Amino acid sequence: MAMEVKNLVHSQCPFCSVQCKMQIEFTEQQGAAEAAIKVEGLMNKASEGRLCVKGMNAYQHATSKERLTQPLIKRNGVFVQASWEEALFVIASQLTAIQEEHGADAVGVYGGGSLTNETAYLLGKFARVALRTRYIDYNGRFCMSAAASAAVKTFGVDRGLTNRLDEIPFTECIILAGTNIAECQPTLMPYFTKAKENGAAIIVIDPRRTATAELADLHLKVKPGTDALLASGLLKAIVEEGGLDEAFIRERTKGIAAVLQQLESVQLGEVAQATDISEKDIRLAASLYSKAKSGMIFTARGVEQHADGHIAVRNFLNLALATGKIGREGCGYGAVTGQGNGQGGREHGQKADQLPGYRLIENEQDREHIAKIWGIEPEELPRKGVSAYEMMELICQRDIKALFIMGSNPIVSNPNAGYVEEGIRGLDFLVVADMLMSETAKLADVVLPVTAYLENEGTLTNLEGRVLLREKALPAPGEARDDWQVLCALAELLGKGDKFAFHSAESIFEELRRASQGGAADYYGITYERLRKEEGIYWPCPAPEHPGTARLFEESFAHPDGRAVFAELVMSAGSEQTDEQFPLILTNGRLLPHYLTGVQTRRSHSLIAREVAAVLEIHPQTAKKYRIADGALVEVQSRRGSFVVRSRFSKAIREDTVFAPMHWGGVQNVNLSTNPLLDPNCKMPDFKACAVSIRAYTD
Ligand SMILES: Nc1nc2c(c(=O)[nH]1)N[C@H]1C(S)=C(S)[C@@H](COP(=O)(O)OP(=O)(O)OC[C@H]3O[C@@H](n4cnc5c(=O)[nH]c(N)nc54)[C@H](O)[C@@H]3O)O[C@H]1N2
Ligand SMILES: Nc1nc2c(c(=O)[nH]1)N[C@H]1C(S)=C(S)[C@@H](COP(=O)(O)OP(=O)(O)OC[C@H]3O[C@@H](n4cnc5c(=O)[nH]c(N)nc54)[C@H](O)[C@@H]3O)O[C@H]1N2
Ligand code: SF4
Ligand SMILES: [Mo]
Repeated sequence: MAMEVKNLVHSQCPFCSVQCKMQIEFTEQQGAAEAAIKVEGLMNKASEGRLCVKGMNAYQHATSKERLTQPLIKRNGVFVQASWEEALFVIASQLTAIQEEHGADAVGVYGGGSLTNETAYLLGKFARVALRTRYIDYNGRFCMSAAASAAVKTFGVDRGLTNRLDEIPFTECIILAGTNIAECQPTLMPYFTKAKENGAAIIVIDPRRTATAELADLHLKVKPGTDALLASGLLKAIVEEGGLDEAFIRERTKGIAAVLQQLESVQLGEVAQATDISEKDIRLAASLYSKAKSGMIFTARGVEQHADGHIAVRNFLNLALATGKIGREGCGYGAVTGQGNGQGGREHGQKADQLPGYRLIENEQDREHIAKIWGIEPEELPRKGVSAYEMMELICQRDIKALFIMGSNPIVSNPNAGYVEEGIRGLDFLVVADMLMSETAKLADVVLPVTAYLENEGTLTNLEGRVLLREKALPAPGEARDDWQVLCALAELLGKGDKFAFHSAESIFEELRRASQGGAADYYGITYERLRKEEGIYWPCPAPEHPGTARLFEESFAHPDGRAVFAELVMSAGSEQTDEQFPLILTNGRLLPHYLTGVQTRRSHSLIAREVAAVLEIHPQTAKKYRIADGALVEVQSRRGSFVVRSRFSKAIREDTVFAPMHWGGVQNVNLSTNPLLDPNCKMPDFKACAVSIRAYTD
């Protein structure tokens, strides 16, 4: 019998925020070219042992032959392999030269929500301490910034889910606004199907009848970009039917008086017209939610990725406050976080205005606390920088001359991508640390190969706010290094080695614990040892003997006076208006088998086989009007640029709207068209609604 060697490893899916646990069995058969691989879900509190198709196939990109295994330096336009020593030396000397000539702020740092807590923390420290630049931001700006800023204003703190997932099946009413759980967090669907079986009323707000909307008792097929107004209309209807929880409002909130006054000028007829949801349905949704004894509201990018995303979320939070549906069993809010570490990645200092533990870089006490831990003077800490897209603008204006990217593919994922690519091409120096050759990495001067999820250790905080430890399962391929090792080695060359003397991810976590101590996202009580024993711990966890906080706001909200704050109704200008030249609304989002810009999932043969290229979902009536056949190439043009994809007829989408996925670059990139108009509150771009024209593509 042929010799068989089995290697069984435990890991965690690298993709979405559920962070499903898995086991992977590699069986090497003597004489076989490749190991046979078997993947199974592992029992844990969030996914309960389930995996979706992405998780099942996540080993494919990680074990692909396309992995970067050696540093690359571009010489005369061509990448040549280099040693780490040489690559790091080139980076350190180029960055130093640029900073000496143009100042510390001439270098920018751009991170991502896939990075572990340890790397995200260290990247923030690297920018502020080793490079001394104010310019650092990350891809989560395009993801969680609207929900995060809204929760901070309303509740005083931002943690994706205020409640445990296992409360969902027992709540009586669920509002899913702009969230397509069935395709984006598939392993969570059973929580919602169970709720339905238990009799919950489910309301889905989405311009498309998605697989998630199939679950709905009431599907509000909203006109894109009008959610803020719709939520105000729902509040008006709740007030009119006497659905306010007066006692809760009195004891636990402030600011309702101004809202009630403003509501007087909100006419449901007008709301119905603007949102394209009938007054009857608005009243029905309002009544289902307000009359239910318990209820939960979830929002995701459909509501948030707009120039009024912050206000839209706050208006939904108003509903929870007005009806007292928060802070008790089955009552709460969830901003359905996106990336694997989309939660932890937004807590520990990758954001332009932020220091670890949700501390603020413009707050003097916060500066003092962190400076002490980092062994520097508070004055040495730079001040706040600008948001991700604004960094791109500074790059285009050549104020930022060099960029260090870790964990993002910005020329595909930024709005107005044509402009962004032009800027990035014009940089004096670009470094990309990635495990695969992304579209952005191709433009780099130096590419650094890093380890993938199977090969490194670290913590990630899932959408529940539960900190999880992902252990190392496989050795690094070739010369790939862990992200944190790259940062430490570079800091050393930049003369700051003493501040980056870490020998393991755990040693970084030990510093992170102290840095976050007393902050809103307090990890002080969490250790690797505890995580190994307890499977996962919800923050805030301020002390080693503290059990962690599964449900937030039971007694009080996180503002100093303990009260939640109603948002005043701001009548926003809305998204870009359609006109004769650009008569349709373009929205965009995800398909089940692909992940973000597709760098990873397009390299998985099983996943790419499910969706080989981008598409334009279009209603057959609309297609007929523009003489577009099913499956034909279509050029979608906006005021900024155009992309070309095949049409896919779907009666599930509104007739005035077309939808494209975001998983492809090049000519298929939807972001060549999207609008970089930023929400003034959080700098989220107006991704989800812009005006376009379409035509059959002929040449
Ligand atoms: N398969 C898959 N799963 C993923 C990801 C992935 O790339 N692929 N990415 C992960 C990440 S980082 C994120 S952020 C999440 C995103 O998760 P979601 O936000 O759920 O995903 P999207 O598809 O971007 O948008 C959700 C829905 O919003 C709808 N929508 C569009 N415009 C509007 C609008 O104006 N109003 C309303 N109410 N709805 C609108 C879309 O039709 C879509 O069905 O998913 C995570 N999970
Ligand atoms: N039109 C439109 N645009 C959007 C969105 C939308 O809905 N519509 N959504 C936005 C959202 S929500 C998001 S989150 C962004 C995401 O956009 P991006 O930041 O571009 O996300 P990814 O495609 O995940 O790119 C991550 C890159 O990092 C690499 N990577 C993965 N893990 C690691 C790691 O541990 N270390 C390092 N060094 N590299 C790693 C991957 O190989 C990949 O090349 O896109 C935004 N852009
Ligand atoms: S993509 Fe999300 S739901 Fe699917 S297996 Fe991975 S973590 Fe779980
Ligand atoms: Mo995201």
